[in-house]
Amino acid sequence: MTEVTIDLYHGLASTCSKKVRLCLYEKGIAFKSHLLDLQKFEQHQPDYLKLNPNGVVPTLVHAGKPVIESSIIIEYLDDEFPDVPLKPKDSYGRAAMRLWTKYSDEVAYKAVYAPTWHKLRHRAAEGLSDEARNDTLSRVPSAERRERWARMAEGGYSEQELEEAYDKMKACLDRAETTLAAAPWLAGETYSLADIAMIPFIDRIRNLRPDFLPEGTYTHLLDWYRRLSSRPAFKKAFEFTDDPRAKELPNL
Ligand SMILES: N[C@@H](CCC(=O)N[C@@H](CS)C(=O)NCC(=O)O)C(=O)O
Repeated sequence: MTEVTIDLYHGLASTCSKKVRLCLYEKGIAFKSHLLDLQKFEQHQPDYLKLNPNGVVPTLVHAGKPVIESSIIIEYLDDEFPDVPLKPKDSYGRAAMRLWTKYSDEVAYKAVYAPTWHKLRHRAAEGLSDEARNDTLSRVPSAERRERWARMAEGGYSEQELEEAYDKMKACLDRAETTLAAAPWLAGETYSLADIAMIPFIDRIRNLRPDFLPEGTYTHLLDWYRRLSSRPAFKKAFEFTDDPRAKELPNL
């Protein structure tokens, strides 16, 4: 492990945080962990908003400078710590990789967030008075997220909204299966940031809806999942225990 110059602000169950933890462990980069309790709104505290004005995790701080957005963070790490390279060597491979990191942000994230938040909704604003809840919500920096949190505190998503999310999950599984039928890894012949960006979402779909991935279906995708989840870095990143707070927080 390298000397610690990195701080990671992250969530235990957060898919975007798992992306970054997996990249750090694959590269053997030591970091100081700061786990935030998202359902207790710690990501909206004024000091954290100075690092990440969007009020979300993860945030990486390297040599005193914050880097935000999980897909940008993993590319930053690969640029700064190139000893274990995780980008394809050729331009076409890197283009394929970036299509997947973009897809993870724009499509896969949106497919899983409603059922994920719905599952954890009982913890949102738990134990807060109405006044404290309204005060907390007023600190959420974007109107879209404020409305999401208000809905969690009021009972979560409808059946129809969850069904729409499940359709999006199936579309993610189909797309990954098609790609993996043609090559061993998402961006081609080598394990890359494309796989790191997508595995938290495939893992989350598997966790929320195991019935979508029964044995005998999605054979290429499930083979990829098995290869990836047997890597030591996967276990460290997904069953994260390198922070005393990990014991107190829910993981999915
Ligand atoms: N595009 C951002 C999304 C970050 C994001 O939405 N993080 C979630 C956890 S996966 C979060 O912080 N949620 C808490 C909130 O919205 O208050 C990234 O990839 O870093």
